[in-house]
Amino acid sequence: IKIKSVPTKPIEGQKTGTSGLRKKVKVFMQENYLANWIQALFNSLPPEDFENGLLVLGGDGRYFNREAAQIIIKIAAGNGVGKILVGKEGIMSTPAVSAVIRKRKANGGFIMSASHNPGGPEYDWGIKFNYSSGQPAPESITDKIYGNTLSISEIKMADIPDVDLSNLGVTKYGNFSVEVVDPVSDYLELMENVFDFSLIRSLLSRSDFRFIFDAMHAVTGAYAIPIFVDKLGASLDSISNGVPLEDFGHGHPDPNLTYAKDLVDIMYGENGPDFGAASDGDGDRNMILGRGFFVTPSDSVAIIAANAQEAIPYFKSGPKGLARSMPTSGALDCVAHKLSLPFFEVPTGWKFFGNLMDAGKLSICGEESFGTGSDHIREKDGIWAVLAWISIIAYRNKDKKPGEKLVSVSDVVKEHWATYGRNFFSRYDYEECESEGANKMVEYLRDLVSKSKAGDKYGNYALQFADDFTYTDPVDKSVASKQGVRFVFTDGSRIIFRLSGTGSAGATVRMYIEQFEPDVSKHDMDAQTALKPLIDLALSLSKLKDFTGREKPTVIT
Ligand code: VG1
Ligand code: CO
Repeated sequence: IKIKSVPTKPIEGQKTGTSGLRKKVKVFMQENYLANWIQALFNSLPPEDFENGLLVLGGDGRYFNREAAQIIIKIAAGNGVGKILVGKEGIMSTPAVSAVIRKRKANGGFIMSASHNPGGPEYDWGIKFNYSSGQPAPESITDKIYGNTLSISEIKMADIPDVDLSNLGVTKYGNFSVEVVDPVSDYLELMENVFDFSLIRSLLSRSDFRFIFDAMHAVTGAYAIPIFVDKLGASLDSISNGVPLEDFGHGHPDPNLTYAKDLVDIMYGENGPDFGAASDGDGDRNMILGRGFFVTPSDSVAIIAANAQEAIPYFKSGPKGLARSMPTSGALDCVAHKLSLPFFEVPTGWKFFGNLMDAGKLSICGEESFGTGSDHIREKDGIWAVLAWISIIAYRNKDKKPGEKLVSVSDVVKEHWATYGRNFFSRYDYEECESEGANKMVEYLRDLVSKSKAGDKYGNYALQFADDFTYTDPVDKSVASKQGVRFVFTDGSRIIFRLSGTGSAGATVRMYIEQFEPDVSKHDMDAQTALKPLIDLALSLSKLKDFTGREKPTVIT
């Protein structure tokens, strides 16, 4: 094939955040913006990691993905990649890309998604790169890519026509080829190996159990019917918003109590279903609900870990180890302790779990931000989390006769609290604040940390320690610093602040609040009520209102 050399100039601001590069679509549509980043990536990888190699390309179906796919394919070919496997119409969820990279032994893959951020001409676009074990590229790579975006002068593009992504099959262009694949089949095969599908089917096909899954018009729309309906016996009307749309039907494809309001209303309404779940733009997040009951993601991962061995065949010898991101509540720590499992606390973002999994130290992990997953792949996995929960409920009810009262989602959670205690948890997000004020607040907090010492009194709380979280990877010894300011008190309560690394405008402040409650008689309290004193303390110690000018958070989870 003929390769064109396209002259270009560096473009500012192409540094990746918590999970890939995210900007407004309009920014990505500027001439050479995406092309520069993709070329900088090839300039950063060792040639043996892609020359004549295999890469995977997926995406969540959002606006601009079609154009972007063509740009990525042509630059990959221009840099000597041998073959690209791409999901039909450019669709493949983040977890499915990770699964396909692993199964097909690819060198890596791209995901065209800004995840839970809204899509459409006025909204966001994004790109993530995953490496050969299917995990998000580590900071050592993303830092190199950023460095190369600052000095780029040439893009190598194959002179080939646009590839038709609407039909399955292989198209050859000299030494380069593109294979359009079904985005579901490899992923479905993996799920069938991880879970006991007949156990799940026994629950989903019961007439006394009602299930609902909200795909939020995002990528899991492509997976929900083949998996839940065709394979597992759920009824067709149990899938809502099941068609992926370029603008997610004007929605914000973030499965939480604010943005998945339709589902929440159904679950809290009169005679609601027994089980509800939703997933985000690219299919890696999940929200789990019972009838009139919300499972916090921090509890969710702990409960999955505690029940995995009996309910999920993949874990039949027990999980190897557990891990959570730093702001995620300590509910998982309690399970690790009780089961005597190795336990790890890593910075926010899935890329920090991969090394531990590759080293065989970690099986189940999660983040408070609606991310849950395991070492079956190297990404968090929304549909996996839903199947894990249904497996747990199905296992508990497998001997129940029709008409007998079933063990519910809230029964499982309350039983867990009774055994382990309850970690009350809440996160306040202040989205799109002025960057200046937000940065000043973080500086102020760091200063406060440097002056603080054990025993300092904050109202009724005594400080155990305060720091700005630093993580040293136990496998490759790489260090990630400044990962969030935390105040940890002697009773285990925690107040944490960090700035989001996934927004596309301004700064988003995240405030995380946690308090442990061993007393069962207090477990039914509303989290906002239970946490009120600590929330007030967090707001006053950070001077958040003064620095950001915000009276109220945009989102509470
Ligand atoms: C957020 C979450 C983090 C998650 C990341 C990517 O990052 O807090 O836990 O891993 O999004 O999720 P931040 O930096 O905005 O807090 V996804 O589903 O957007 O790829
Ligand atoms: Co996502």
